Amino acid sequence: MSDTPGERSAGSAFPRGPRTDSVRLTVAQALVRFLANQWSERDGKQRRLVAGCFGIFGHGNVAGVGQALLEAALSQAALSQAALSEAALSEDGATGAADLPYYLARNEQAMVHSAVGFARMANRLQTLACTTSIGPGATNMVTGAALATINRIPVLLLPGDIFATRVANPVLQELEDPRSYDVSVNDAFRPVSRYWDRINRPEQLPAALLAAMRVLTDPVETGAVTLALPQDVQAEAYDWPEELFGRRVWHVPRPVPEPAALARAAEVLRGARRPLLVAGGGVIYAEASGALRRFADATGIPVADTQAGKGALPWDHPVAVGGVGATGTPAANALARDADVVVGVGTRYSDFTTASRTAFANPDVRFVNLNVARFDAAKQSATMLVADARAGLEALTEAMHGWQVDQAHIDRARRLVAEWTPVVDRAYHLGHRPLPAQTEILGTLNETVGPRDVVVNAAGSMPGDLQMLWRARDPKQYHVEYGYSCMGYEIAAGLGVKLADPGREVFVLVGDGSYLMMAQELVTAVAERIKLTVVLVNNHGFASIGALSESVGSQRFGTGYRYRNPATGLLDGDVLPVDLAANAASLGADVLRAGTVEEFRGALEKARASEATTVVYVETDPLAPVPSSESWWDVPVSEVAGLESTRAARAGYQAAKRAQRPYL
Ligand SMILES: Cc1ncc(C[n+]2csc(CCOP(=O)(O)OP(=O)(O)O)c2C)c(N)n1
Ligand SMILES: [Mg+2]
Repeated sequence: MSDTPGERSAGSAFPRGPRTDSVRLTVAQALVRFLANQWSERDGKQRRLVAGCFGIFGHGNVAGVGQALLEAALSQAALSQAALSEAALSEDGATGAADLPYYLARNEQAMVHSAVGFARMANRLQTLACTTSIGPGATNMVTGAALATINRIPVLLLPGDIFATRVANPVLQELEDPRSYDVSVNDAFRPVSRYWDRINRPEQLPAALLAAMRVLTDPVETGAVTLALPQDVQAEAYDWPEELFGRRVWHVPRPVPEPAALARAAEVLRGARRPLLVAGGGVIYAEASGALRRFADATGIPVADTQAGKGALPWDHPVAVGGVGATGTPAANALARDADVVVGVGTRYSDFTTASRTAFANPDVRFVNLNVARFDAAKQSATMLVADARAGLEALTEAMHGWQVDQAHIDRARRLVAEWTPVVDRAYHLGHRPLPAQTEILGTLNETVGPRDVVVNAAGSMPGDLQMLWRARDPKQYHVEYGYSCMGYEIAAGLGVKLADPGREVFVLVGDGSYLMMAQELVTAVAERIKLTVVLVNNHGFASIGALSESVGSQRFGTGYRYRNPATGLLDGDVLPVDLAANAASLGADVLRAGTVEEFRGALEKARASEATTVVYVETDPLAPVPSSESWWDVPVSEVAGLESTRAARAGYQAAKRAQRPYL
């Protein structure tokens, strides 16, 4: 079925009748041309599915994919010149040429983060491809692949691979497994990819490409898609049927709930006295905020959110109760503790959300899970409602027509939130000396950003503080990667976020630990003139793991960036003579140093007004107080230990563990 004349929908594409036209291209040229003609569609709007390609070249891709991208770039440049002179650009700016804009990254892992940032910002309706050489360039992407798959975010990975012909082997960087010449380092992508293939023959490419697009656009299956491309095959020519390169539209479905399942879910909900709804990332990817608001307004059910779901409702909506779980708010966690029915929408119930299965403590609690994936809907032994979040919420609103939760429950939720709000205000304005507290930095940023601005973060102590304290005003404002919580995601992902929505200001929050792992994409931001504001929070090491270490009796061992101290033999000496602000400046960013909260506020305003990528550098006190979530996280403590600190922590751990409901 075609949407418009001359285009085809996915599923009806590859050769049916005898070939009429064919075109001779290399495998890499065919790949690039194909990708440039793939579109996604949801709610009637079409977008380029693969909007560009990040890459780092080496011998494994420079002659194949690299050559193909160059040809595409040159023909695009020529065509846009012509099109511009004729004012003939189509509405979406596409010229119909096989364009696939190329971006040069500085690290392969980082470019997958950029692709994830982009795809998440685009609500999974668009993504980027990533091309690498063979060997280390390829395996650098494995962490990014895992991050994408765990967060259910589509990315297309194109690692180079060893010669399919094997004539020249062992090629530079080949693994050489004595058990089989068929194994390469790219097999490491298999468990972290939702679709994995190796194109050993040109004839294999069309089916693999169609499978790849199917998985990228399937909200249930999506994640990293890896097509390993042997370097000789990339350069090999083949006669491709023209129709492989036709414009193809992949319809992203919104599955509706089965009537019987809807009736079961509504029946459970109608019996609820103290329900709580948990909004996960699925609400945001499905653009279901409006449907969620209508459901919540109609029923009065309080709405808590997860890291991926924050912003599903604005923080000050009357039924919003904030983050739930290990780093949630005491308000949401009090409601979670007593809830008799938990409605999970688009959530995968990570251990942070369930507080390692202690959050939902009512012995009779039941779950109703609305999720597009049966896999997630079935969790917690729930009554399953398998559907798109928006379609499901709309159906549920109708099925619950006329029902409202007890007024006493609504009043209790409001009271809990009213108690919590001033605690956040205090944390935002602590007046901590001499160094500011991190909560003041986050609060100042929160009070400075506009409703459409985006904050990006992933690892360290900030995700927890943000989950608890951030007041989100827009579904796309809060971009915290907490599925993989990967240090180094921040700056690279910020690039992708900004590419996906250049009209928004992007504020990247990064700790000194994360910065030292992966700061180099600042150079990419500078080169591409992609403006980011990076808030670099230096507390000389791992505030997060330091605090965790102390809580498990490990005395902050090995978590500070300090000189080794000859007196103790430990890394607890003086702070190091490392100047991360100077480092950022050396990478081409503008740098503003802030010593106080007031200076920080001023620097943020300056950065916002600037067109250049700016790093705002601030030092904070890692030991400043943070409000309690009144929750728990399961990190096992040594059962036997010589250290008294560990033994004490173990006793506390055992006590807390008793509250856990291990299986359901
Ligand atoms: C790639 C990676 N390695 C290790 C970890 C474990 N880890 C989580 S937070 C953290 C420290 C982060 O330090 P920093 O960025 O300075 O943030 P802070 O904790 O000081 O806020 C570590 C090592 C991780 N999440 N990701
Ligand atoms: Mg730190």
